[in-house]
Amino acid sequence: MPQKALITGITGQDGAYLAEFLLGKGYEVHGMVRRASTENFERIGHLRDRLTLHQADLLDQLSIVNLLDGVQPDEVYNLAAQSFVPTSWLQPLLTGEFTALGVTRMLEAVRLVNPKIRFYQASSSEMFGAVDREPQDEQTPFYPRSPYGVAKVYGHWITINYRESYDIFACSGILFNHESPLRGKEFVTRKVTDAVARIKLGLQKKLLLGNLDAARDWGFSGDYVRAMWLMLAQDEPDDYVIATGRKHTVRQLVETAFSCAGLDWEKYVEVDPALIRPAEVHNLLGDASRARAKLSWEPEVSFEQLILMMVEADLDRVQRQLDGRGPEPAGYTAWQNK
Ligand code: NAP
Ligand code: G4F
Repeated sequence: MPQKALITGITGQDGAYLAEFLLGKGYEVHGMVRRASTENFERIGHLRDRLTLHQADLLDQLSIVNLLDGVQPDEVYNLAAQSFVPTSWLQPLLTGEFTALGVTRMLEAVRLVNPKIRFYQASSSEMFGAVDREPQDEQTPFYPRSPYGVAKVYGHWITINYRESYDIFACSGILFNHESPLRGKEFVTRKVTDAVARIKLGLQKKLLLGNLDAARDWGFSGDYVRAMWLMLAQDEPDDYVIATGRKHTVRQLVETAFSCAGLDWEKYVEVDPALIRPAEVHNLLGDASRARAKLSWEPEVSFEQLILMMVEADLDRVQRQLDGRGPEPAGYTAWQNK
C-alpha cells in the first residue's frame, strides 16, 4: 500500500512543489482546496490527473474532520494560510482565523480522527521578527512584527502543545523565505523577476518597490519541501530551521535580477513610500545546523541560480504570451534542471 499524504494549501507555491515531490516518492497524494467560483489550479495543472482534490476550508472544523476521516492519511502537511505579510495588516482577524486558529482546527481533526497521523506545520522565520541575534536557530526568541508573524507564533506553539499534550507526531518547520517561478507575484522576488521580464520585452517602464535595505535569507521552494518530508520521516518529532545561511538585501536582489537580463536596475526602480510596512522585519538569516545534522538536508540551489531560474521562467512566460502561445505549465521537474 502506498503512503497517503494530505496537503492543505496544495494550490500554493509550496503545495505544488510538495505534491510533485511526494508523487515522485510513490505517495498517494490528496489535496485540500477551498471552494471558489472559478478553479485556481494553475500551479498543479500538470499534476491534476495524479492528485485527488477535496473541498474543505480552514475556517470550517467539520469539513476538516470529514476530510481526514474520508482520506485516512498517514501524513498531513498543513501549508494553507493567509501568507502575504502586508495583507495581514489589512485583514488581521481573517489572518488570525486562517493562519493561527486554522492550525488548531487541523490538529483537532488529527486528534479526533487518528492521533497516529504525522503532522507538519508551516512555521515561518517571520516569527523571529525584530531579531536580537544572528543567525537565528531553533533557540532564538520570537518577536513577530506583523499580524501574520503573531498568527504564525500561535500556530507554532499550538503544534508543540499538541505534541506534548497528546503525543501526536507533530513537527514545525521554521522556514526562511523560499521562492521559485511559482511564487505569487506580490512577493518581492517574483514582483522583481516578473518586472524584469516585462521591462526587457517592452511591456513595463518602471518598478515601484518599498524598503530596499531589508535583508532576507532566500532559498528555493523545491529544496525546502524536501525538508518537510524529511522531518516526518524521522523516529522522533522535532522543530527545524530551514535556511541557506546566506542573506541578501532587496537592493542586491534587484541588482542580480536586472543584470540577468542585461539591464541596469537604477534606470527602472523607484521607491514608493506607500510600500513601506507599518513595522518592518529588517534582517533575517537562518542557521540550519540541526537540519543538516539530523535530516542530512542541504539546499541545492544558490541565490544566484534561483534568481536566474526565476528571470528565465518569467522571460519565457511573457514571451509566450506575446507570441500568443499562452503560459507553459510550470512544475517542479520543469524548473529543477534549469
Ligand atoms: P501561498 O502560495 O500563499 O499558498 C497558500 C495556500 O493556502 C493556497 O493554496 C491557498 O489557497 C491556501 N489557503 C488560504 N486560505 C485557505 C483556507 N481558508 N482554506 C483552505 N486553503 C486556504 O503560500 P506558500 O508560499 O506556498 O507557503 C506555504 C505555507 O508556508 C504558508 O503557510 C506560509 O505562510 C508558510 N511559509 C512560507 C514561506 C515562504 O517563503 N514561501 C516561508 C515560511 C512559511 P487558494 O489557492 O485558494 O488561495
Ligand atoms: O517577499 P516579501 O513580501 O516576503 P516576507 O514579508 O519576508 O514574507 C515571506 O516570507 C516569510 C518567511 O520569512 C513567510 F512566512 C511569508 O509567508 C512570506 O512568504 O518581502 C520581503 C522583503 C520585506 O522586507 C519587504 O518590506 O522585501 C521588502 N520589500 C521591498 N519592496 C517588498 C517590496 N516586499 C514586497 N512584497 N513588495 C515590495 O514592493
